[in-house]
Amino acid sequence: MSPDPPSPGPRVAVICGSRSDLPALRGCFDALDAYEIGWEASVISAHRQPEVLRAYVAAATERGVQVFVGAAGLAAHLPGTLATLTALPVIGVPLDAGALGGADALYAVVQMPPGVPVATMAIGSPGARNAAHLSARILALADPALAARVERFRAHQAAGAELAIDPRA
Ligand code: RP5
Repeated sequence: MSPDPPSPGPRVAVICGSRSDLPALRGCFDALDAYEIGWEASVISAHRQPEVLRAYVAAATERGVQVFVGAAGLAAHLPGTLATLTALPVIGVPLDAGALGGADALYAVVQMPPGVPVATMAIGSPGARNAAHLSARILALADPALAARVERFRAHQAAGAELAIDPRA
């Protein structure tokens, strides 16, 4: 049996807690574009707009979203809340938004109780990029064309190795 064809709409939903989070997410959007993965982005605060978040997750799932990325700073409960609202994979990106440099958000995102998993990325922009790469790997499980693009990216990365350099040159 061949896998289901990919849905035509966005397959990744990226949600952040505030407009102030958007600059850190640019690399995530760029990487999703490079993989030719359809995505949509929203600003919804888990703390300030919990009912909006609940309705959004239900509607996005109905439209065919397959992976949620939640990014937030401070007491970053957005990714964890997403994981309570859906059985789809949730990737969390802790952001540096205050005095603790993102360690506050990292602890909030990574320390989920058993049974409510959030795949937690690094703090800030590097984590945001990896959220896109992990989304690609998840979706590639049922999408051979995307799997080929993931392998192409890996090969491209590997080609950047510099062997036997003269560090003084
Ligand atoms: C978090 O609080 C957001 O994700 C953001 O990182 C941080 C600050 O939000 P704003 O006060 O800038 O809206 O919920």
